[in-house]
Amino acid sequence: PLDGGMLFPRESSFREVKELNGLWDFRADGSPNRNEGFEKAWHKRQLAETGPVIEMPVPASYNDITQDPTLRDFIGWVWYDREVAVPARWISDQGTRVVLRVGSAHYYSIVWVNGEKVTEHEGGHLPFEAEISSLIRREPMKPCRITIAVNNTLTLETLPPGTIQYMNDSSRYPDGFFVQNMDFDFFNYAGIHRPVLLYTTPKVYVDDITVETNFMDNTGLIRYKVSVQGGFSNTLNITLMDKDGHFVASSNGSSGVLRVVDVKLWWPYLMHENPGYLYSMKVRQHAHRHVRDEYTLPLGIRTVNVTNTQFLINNKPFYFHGVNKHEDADIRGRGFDWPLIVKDFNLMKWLGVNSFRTSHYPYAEEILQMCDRHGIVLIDELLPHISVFGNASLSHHLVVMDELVRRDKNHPSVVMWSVANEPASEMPPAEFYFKTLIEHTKALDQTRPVTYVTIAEADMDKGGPYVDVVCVNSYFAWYFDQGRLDIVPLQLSTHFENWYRKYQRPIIQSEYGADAVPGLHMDPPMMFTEEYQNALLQSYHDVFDQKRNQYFIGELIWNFADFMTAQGIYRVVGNKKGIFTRQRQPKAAAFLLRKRYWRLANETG
Ligand code: GCB
Repeated sequence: PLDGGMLFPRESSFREVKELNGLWDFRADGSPNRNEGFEKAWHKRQLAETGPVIEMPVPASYNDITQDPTLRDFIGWVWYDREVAVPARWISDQGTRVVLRVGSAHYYSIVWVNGEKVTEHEGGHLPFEAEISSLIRREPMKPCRITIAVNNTLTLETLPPGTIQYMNDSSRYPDGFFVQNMDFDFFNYAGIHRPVLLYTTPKVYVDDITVETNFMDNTGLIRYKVSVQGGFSNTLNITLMDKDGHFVASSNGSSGVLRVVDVKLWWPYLMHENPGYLYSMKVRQHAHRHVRDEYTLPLGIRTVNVTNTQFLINNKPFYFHGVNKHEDADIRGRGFDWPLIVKDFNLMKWLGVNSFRTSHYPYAEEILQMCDRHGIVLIDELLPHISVFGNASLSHHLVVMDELVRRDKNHPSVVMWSVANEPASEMPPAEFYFKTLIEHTKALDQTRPVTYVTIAEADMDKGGPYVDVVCVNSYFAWYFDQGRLDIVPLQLSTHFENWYRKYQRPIIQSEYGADAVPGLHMDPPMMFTEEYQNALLQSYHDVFDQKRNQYFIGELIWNFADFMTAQGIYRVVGNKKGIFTRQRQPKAAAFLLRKRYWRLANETG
């Protein structure tokens, strides 16, 4: 169990937020053992005093910012450093808690404030934080210096795993030459990827909130739990407001139920004329008749259920017509970027997308909040490609799952957890591994179905019995039977039938697609042309339409946009299975899908 909550930092009359985005001093530790920074204690002095630094934007991956191929492909520790002026009132007011929060940094991070280590964190896509109040009060007149060292090395123990391979043949490789091998198909972007913040709370503060929602007839029910940290709280006061700020319900105490008369349910985009309806729950912590802390959580009231053949949202069958994404773009790599995020939402709405999967890692919370507001349904995914099923991996995987559920549990848009993508689930140890992981996830959250995404055949997959929804990826007429579009109907139907016969669970096609280099044309279609991508999608769609009224409940194209990968002979400057280019311009397939998704919205919505 993790200690403490991970509420998204929000301003209120009792809380302030200060963004530390912008330019930081930056240095990659290029010493042979990548250890100079620690040996010379770079965190004890300003980085700029220890040697040459460059300016690095935060948030952003560092890889594509310079013209230096060594930095693009760098493996090891990089160091970020900057000074912050802390408002005097934060320092003088002993009743203020100051917290440093990193939205995410890939992969392993250590954080120092004024030379003292305040926290470390493993895992590239989830937030971490440390209270730094006493540290900044120690030297109140000095600006506060924040140093973050980030290491992107992947090993057999990291999630996702990777290996470092040393090339010892001195006739072919220089001394100390090594490569990083990875099983997953996206560039191992690194650096500080999401906003870094300082935020304050009162000393006694609302630390965590959990809501579970339900409804009966016209009455919505919100079961809530609030935890307060930092001291004794005499009173907690909960007020629920509707979208227009009107009072709806209230309650007192750290747990209880709010009843909402004439409830407005949270509905997916295109399923209702008013999708993404959010209430706000204001939590106030009182002491001696004074409000001492206030935090407002947006929430949506909805239910999720799975039958043998259907996925139900608010008891109505939901059909996923959507995409798989990546946090990926030119220059910023995996770095958080509002213009890109808003553009992607506009493109998704244009396409008629009602859902997406956060392939293959947790996305920024701001993206989840947008999904909440717009009614875009999410499959919240944790990890790509694991093939090591030892105890070390499993116990770390359980912790990361704890972190994911802690962060994302209150989002109405999240309707299902995916604990992994394409693990080596045909290996015997996978059975115990996934049984444990899925049971653990269900114990953390009883309100959402759990799955993982598989590429294995039904009769080979060891984790199949434990998932609520079968999510299958397949690349017929692409990786196998290359160029033979005529085999898709037969192979795809057989694949579905095998899975359904074995487990009687609803099925989602969680990936399918073909690379298309934009502007390449050929008719009759050939691989890598826009025509081939279209023809392949069309042949999948024909099968989807046959199974749609049986047990087939969704289709997520691979991929929304082209994205960067490691270099290799299968990738022409990245993966080209996007229906948009990496610059978000449509290929022919975008128009095909747009037509289909709007039609599906009418037929299934
Ligand atoms: C997959 C993976 C995805 C790849 C995709 C591909 O099965 O889940 O990460 O990018 O195939 O294009 O090969």
